[in-house]
Amino acid sequence: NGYHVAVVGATGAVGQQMLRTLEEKNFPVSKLKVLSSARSAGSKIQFNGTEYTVEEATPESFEGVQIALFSAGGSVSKALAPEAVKRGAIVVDNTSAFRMDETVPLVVPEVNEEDLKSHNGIIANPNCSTIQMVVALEPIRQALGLTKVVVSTYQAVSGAGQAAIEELHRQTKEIAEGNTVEPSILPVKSAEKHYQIAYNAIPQIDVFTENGFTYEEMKMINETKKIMHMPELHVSATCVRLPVVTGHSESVYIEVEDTSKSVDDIRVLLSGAPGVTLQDNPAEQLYPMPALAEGKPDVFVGRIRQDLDAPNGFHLWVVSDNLLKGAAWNSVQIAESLVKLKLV
Ligand code: 11C
Repeated sequence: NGYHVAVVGATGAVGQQMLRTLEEKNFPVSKLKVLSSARSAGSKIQFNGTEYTVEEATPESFEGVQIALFSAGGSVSKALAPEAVKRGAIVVDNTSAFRMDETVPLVVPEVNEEDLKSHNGIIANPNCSTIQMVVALEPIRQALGLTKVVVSTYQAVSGAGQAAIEELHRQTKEIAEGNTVEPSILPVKSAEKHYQIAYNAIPQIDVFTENGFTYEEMKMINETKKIMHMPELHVSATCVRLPVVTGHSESVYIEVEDTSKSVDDIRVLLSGAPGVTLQDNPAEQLYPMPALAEGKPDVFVGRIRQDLDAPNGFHLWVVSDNLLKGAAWNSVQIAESLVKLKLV
């Protein structure tokens, strides 16, 4: 007993974490298919002590598959997710291909698990920087109401994939040895110009949209409103890439409806919240950091302060492993919720 599961993009930074997470969470896998582009087909992957050969993903790959976790880029999802659904699979898609499609639920189980019930075969996993923010904000929204969110991110290179991780390591070593570097991946591979990420901060993640915000920033804005069912929520974002391998950090300013609450009230709300670990004690220099969050499934919150001018304004520092809660763990959690809700 268990489910026939396919992982698409199995050799990528997120795909590998999906396989590790399925193992660690003991997800009931009765049969596994590890799929990728033709380029990575043939490589070997270990899962639960068995060696699997990565196969090229084609429409026929999904015959008999019940749950397909996709993380091989938007174009692969657009081409193959409908083919998987046609063959009876439920797709959990970690790309941006279907996120804003009105017929596709965009789900973070701690926030809107119920939305899974309206699925039509495809469920979208939100962008990593959105996921960790909404997990931290939902308990506050439920208790105090939420009117405004202004976020600045400090994002790790693993969000841009394996090649970006390698670029950071290579540049760090080369520059330390006094050599010059030729950046070719960041801020975004398709861009005209590339910049050094080692010893730097790049205020561009993904390409720019017409309004001056980047796609990453617009994802945070639009996805937050959709997940929270709050089209009227004021959200703005500035997304920055740092020379950190794994773990996105976010400085989040919020305004709530209730004007009578204190930092301690926010701490109480977050200390028992699902998926959240509170790390907030300035006297002990306790606050979240990506190096400590790496490898852990939770969203860590600290540095909670009341705004000095707005009685309904609060500042938070939110950190999580972008490959886990931001991607693989949220996808596996969605699969667990589908099982729990008898939707698969
Ligand atoms: C990054 N947030 O850190 C991006 C990666 O839409 O799933 C995730 C892109 C996405 O570069």
